[in-house]
Amino acid sequence: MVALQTAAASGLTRIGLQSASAAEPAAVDNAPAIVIGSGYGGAVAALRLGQAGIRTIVLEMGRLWNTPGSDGKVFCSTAAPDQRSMWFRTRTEAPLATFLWLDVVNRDISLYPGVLDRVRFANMSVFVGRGVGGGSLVNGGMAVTPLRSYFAEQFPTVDVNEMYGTYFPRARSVLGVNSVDPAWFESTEWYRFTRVSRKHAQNTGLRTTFVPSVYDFGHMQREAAGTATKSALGQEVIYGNNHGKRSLDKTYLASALGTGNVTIHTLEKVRGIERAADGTYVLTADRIDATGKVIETKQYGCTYLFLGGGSLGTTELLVRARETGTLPALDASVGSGWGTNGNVMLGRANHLWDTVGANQSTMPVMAIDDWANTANPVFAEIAPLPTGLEHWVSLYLALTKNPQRASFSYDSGTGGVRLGWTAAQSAVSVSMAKKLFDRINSANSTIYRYDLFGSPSKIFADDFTYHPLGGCVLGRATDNYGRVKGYSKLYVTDGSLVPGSIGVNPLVTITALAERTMARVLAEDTAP
Ligand code: FAE
Repeated sequence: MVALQTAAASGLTRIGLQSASAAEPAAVDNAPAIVIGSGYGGAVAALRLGQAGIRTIVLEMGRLWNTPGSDGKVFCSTAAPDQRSMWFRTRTEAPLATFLWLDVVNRDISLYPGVLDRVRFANMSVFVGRGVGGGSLVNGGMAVTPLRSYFAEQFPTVDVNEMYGTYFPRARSVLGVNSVDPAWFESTEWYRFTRVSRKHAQNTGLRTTFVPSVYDFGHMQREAAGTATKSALGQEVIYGNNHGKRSLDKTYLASALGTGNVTIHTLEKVRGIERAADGTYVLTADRIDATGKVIETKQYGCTYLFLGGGSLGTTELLVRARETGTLPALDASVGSGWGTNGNVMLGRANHLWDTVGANQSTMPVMAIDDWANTANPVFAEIAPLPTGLEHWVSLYLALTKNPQRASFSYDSGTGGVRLGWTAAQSAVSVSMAKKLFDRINSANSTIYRYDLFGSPSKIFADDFTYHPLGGCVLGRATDNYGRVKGYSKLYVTDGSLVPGSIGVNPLVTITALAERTMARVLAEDTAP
């Protein structure tokens, strides 16, 4: 793998330094291949195209996160968020709204292309990462391979043996997936919160399982020993990690740039896709400055177009293209099959003797696995709440097998999309999470926390998701390999292929599916 320094030497530092000004006419910048977005799906496409010797431009609406701010750090922590935290907001919008009902979590900030976005629809808001690396910059790093039987249920047309024999291992290897040392886990103060939740699960007769991660546990142990700068142990996660996290800019994207065939343009948001008479694709992209002002509108042309804007980004682009007539032959299923991966967040209040510890690692390493319970399948991560103080809270992100799906529709007034997700659909996830955690509370004589999610005494945070999935589902909006129906040389490689649920955290699945798509496309579609 190419080290980041090497990648920087081969192009990373040039990112975003295009010289055109608003006064200049829009010129068409051509490349054989263009990738929209630099999250997991986009990064896999970029690396494999670059390795195949195909000159590729990646267009990313967020910034490159490699320049320290005045505090000497690239990213800010959850404890002291500043403008770097959120995508053009005047106040942070963290998932936990309050603590002891007090508005102490969020802070006023100034407008800036920060790293975490919360995209709000009528009944659901969606957290996504913005920047070179997409969601890998802000996520919890849990790198879980889905249960084979559930993967087969969700992707009945995909060769499961090939996925588990080739593409999942390939994805895990390039992502740098590793696991916490069990002996260290049992002894360190930083995972006391996890051990307490494990005990309560065991008291209920429930199974727990370790979950692997893309966070470097060697680095984390050095953080604990005081020989490395604290990141996971320094309250860094949803606004970025300054150390330890193997985000995509250090893995897939560094290697992509190392091929010498890939260039990444930052702060450029694609808003239109059309097809020229010769079959090539023409993109319109707005380049913004640090205040969000559009300083240039650019045009790009390419033969092969890969969509890696994530479930929201890719689906919005395709729904708009179909409804405004620039790609009218797109399938009617584009925009549908969207789900939240059944996400619900909740907290439990522990007894005074069950201290969870003032020191908590931000990287979860364990989950309560009750997916095999066919009456109520739930996989619940044991999540940290690192405040630096003892608070007796056990926090969880429950992934429930909620079968509800929603569709996006085009809003001609704004040019954006609406999401048809309803509160009743979220209630299905809540009911499943509640069934599991009522059992845990009953077995341990504990209660829920009522003070964490705002609006008087909300127990279950069912109004946001970290796992937007679907919108351009594999085998429906695309063929069995992500080729978009109705158009040749147009591909989806991101989370919009996953039909609304995968039962575990999705980054490994998205990466492995993208690897599968790229192997097939490069073998069959790009031959001269
Ligand atoms: P994604 O990573 O979202 O990348 C899309 C990229 O495209 C972004 O960089 C966008 O800025 C960019 N983009 C979008 N539209 C445009 C456009 N029009 N023009 C130019 N650029 C555009 O997509 N998953 C796990 O497996 N484990 C975890 O522990 C975990 N924790 C999470 C914690 C948080 C706070 C969040 C927000 C997510 C978490 N996830 C986790 C979810 C995971 O990060 C997510 O499923 C993947 O990042 C999705 O990958 P995609 O390639 O689909």
